[in-house]
Amino acid sequence: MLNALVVASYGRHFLARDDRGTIWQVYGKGKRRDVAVGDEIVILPSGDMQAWVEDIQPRKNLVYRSDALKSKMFAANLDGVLLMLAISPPYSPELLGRTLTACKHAEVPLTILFNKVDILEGDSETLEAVEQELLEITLGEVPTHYISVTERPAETETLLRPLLEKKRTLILGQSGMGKSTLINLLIPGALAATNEISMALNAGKHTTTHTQMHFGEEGLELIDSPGFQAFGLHHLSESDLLNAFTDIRDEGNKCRFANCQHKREPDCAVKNGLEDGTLSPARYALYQMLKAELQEASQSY
Ligand SMILES: Nc1nc2c(ncn2[C@@H]2O[C@H](COP(=O)(O)OP(=O)(O)OP(=O)(O)O)[C@@H](O)[C@H]2O)c(=O)[nH]1
Ligand SMILES: [Mg+2]
Ligand SMILES: [Zn+2]
Repeated sequence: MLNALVVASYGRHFLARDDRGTIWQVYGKGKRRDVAVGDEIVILPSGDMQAWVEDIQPRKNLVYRSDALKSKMFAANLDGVLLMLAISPPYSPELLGRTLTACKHAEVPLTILFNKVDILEGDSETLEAVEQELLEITLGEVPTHYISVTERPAETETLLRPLLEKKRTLILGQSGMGKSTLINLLIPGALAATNEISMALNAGKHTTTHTQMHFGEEGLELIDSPGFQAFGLHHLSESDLLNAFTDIRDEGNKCRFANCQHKREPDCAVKNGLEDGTLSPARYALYQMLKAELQEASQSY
């Protein structure tokens, strides 16, 4: 038996690195198949660099998404999540809201990187609209940086290195936002290392269709993930959801009815808060959408 760290997930199998740096191709049975990148596991070698998952150690945290049919674990035991956005391809405010909610629920600090600002050079109107929208969704509680990985790499590196050193960070975002480009900037050779691993296992050419941890200098650990198009939150209960929206929760405590749905009830503090501008309409819309989803899901069981 060996202790190992899960460094890549291909869905059905995983790569795990033992204490001596040896990479094993790992498989799990039953519950032991629910392994995430960042998990500390115990493995039982079965020969030819292959091993079975014997045990998964308790997690500090886990970021995952889930819809009615299945859940997808992004990564575990994280120090932070970086969400990458851009104007092209266009970011989805809804996916931002969902990521924000998932990170809050998992108690993992989120940072937003709005990438490709070079595209918006000379278009301050659009940039201001983006800044405004991000502020409205995050309430200004999420550190947000405006960067250009390809056009201002040195600046990007100077900004991010101190924020990311000695930390394990999951990089999330829709496809094409620049996640892998950022990883290659901060960890030169990350791709080469990936190719090496793939070739050693005869798994063919590397693409960002799997989740993979990359190791850089100064304890930098960056987890690349495939771009997502959906972010289901079926694993949250209604009270989990409310705890991720403390602005609405706190205002809602002042409603006349304890079970106020904040829709058409009289003396609804949430509705009043929306009218006088203390609450954000974007967050209210997101909250109601997520709540309706959870109610629908619980009815179909
Ligand atoms: N203009 C501009 N293009 C960029 C910038 N950063 C990345 N790109 C380009 O955006 C494209 C997508 O970058 P990737 O790093 O592959 O995106 P990704 O988020 O890893 O995408 P998936 O792996 O599909 O999830 C590439 O052509 C990059 O060169 C930037 O700062 N400005
Ligand atoms: Mg990628
Ligand atoms: Zn109300």
